Amino acid sequence: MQICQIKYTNLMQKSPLQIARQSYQPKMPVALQGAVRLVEGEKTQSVADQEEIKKLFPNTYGLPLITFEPTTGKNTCAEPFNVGVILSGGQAPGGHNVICGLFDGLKALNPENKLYGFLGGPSGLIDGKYQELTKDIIDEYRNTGGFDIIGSGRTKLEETWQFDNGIEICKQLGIKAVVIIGGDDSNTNACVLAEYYLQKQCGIQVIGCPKTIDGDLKNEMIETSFGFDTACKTYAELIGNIQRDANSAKKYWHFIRLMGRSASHIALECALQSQPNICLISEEVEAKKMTLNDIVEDIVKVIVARANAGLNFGTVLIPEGLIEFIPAMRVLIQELNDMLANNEEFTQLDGDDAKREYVKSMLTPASCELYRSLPKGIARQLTLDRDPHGNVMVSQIETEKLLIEMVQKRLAVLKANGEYKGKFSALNHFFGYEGRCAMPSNFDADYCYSIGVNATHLIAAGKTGYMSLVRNLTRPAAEWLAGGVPITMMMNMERRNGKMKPVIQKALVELDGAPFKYLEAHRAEWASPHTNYIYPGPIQYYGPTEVCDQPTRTLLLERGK
Ligand code: FBP
Repeated sequence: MQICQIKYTNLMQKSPLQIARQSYQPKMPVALQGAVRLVEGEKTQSVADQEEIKKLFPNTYGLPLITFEPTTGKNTCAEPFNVGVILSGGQAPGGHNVICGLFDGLKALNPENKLYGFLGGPSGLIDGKYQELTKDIIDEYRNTGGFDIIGSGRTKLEETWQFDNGIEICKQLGIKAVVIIGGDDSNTNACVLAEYYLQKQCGIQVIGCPKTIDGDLKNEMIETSFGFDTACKTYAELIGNIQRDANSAKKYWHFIRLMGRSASHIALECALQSQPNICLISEEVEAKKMTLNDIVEDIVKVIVARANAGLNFGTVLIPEGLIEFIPAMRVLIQELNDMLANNEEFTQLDGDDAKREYVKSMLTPASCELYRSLPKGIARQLTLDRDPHGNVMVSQIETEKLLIEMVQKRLAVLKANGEYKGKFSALNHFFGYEGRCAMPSNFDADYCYSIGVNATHLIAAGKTGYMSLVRNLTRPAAEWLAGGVPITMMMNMERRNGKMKPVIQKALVELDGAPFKYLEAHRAEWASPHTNYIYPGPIQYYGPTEVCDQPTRTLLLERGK
């Protein structure tokens, strides 16, 4: 196996804020500020499908929870060791700080320890593309957004040959542990890899870190994934700016789709921060078995009521995964997923019309009817390639435009009937990529750095199949708790690419949870013809703690704050 080190060149020019942030020292839990003592807790079990998960993960199932407690002295490792790190999936603010924390943690254990970055995501491990991350490189990336230090990718680690390549490359580089920084799918990969390496007794540990702006990698132990805080604050700032513009010009309805894939956590958090006129929540749409027409009807009611009060403007937040939560659409998408999985015949068809005809011939009558009723553009977007994990790429489906079109049609009918006298002029927006690489908020900078340092303690303790765990996050950073949670604890069986697979259970918005309840209790007031907008303003890095260090409203409400 030919491995290849790619040399880093620094061509970056920096803004004054970037220069100032380079010397920001992330705040850390007391437990990680000095030497730690490992305390083993309860044995764990998976969230669901215990028997199947146990069978598939005989070596990593049921491991105990781990807590690191502060102790006296110094943690050192007499024998130096090397670690490889992978950034996996979509960018999320703070990824660089996880790597910086890993680097500093490793050097504190033994200055001879080395950190290698695998380039371009999991494929870097398989293809042997890496770079040693030295102090000069690390210092360039402290407290910065982005994943450009080593790049990211969505290659799924699932084949034995990939795992075996990984072993060979790690052996060549003397790597004792691989750290995978990723979302639910990437941490599922981490768990599969950890299990395989234990079965093979190759001595390579695998540790996961909870990343994703989507906020759906959370559970009993993981309070939030990193990046959610910064991304939401960035979008909320933009929404606030738009609301102020809307309230000044008083002539546009803004339909704003927000990233987040399936779960509506981002839309909900942005609504809590900015108080829009309407915020759709996919999980509620599903629970109430709403159709597209029901959703349109709800939006139209608000538009008409505001128009009656002379207000022909407003904001609508739309979670990007909405379409998948409309029950009939979900059936259609599931049929499309199964049909598209490894379908050479479909990929080889020439032109949109041929593809459309083929799709229609493969669907059940009800789904075919729905597919035909959609605007052609949206129908085509539904058949675009899935990501390597079998997910529909919802970021490419323009639901906001679909809704505008449907609302426009409905208002035209009402106008013709004399039931609507307003003026509807709508603008569409999609906020996603704008927030994924933002400079991490203090919360994310501190959280991520702690996750990285904490991972080095898990590695030094010989642990594998664990996710680096930092919690108690609504308290000041010094009071955060550190430790590890077995990844198998978060798993269940789900249908992917037409087959049942073990995967980390996604956390969707809970309709009986405090964040949604808050929205539910206030949305009529926010929709009403009064101005209830909040303009959150940009993320602040320097200043009073209540301005600079606050976690998300979601986290505060979930913790009863
Ligand atoms: P992860 O789940 O990998 O963190 O990615 C999150 C996300 O930003 C989603 O919100 C979005 O749907 C998707 O990535 C977009 O993917 P891509 O970067 O491939 O366009």
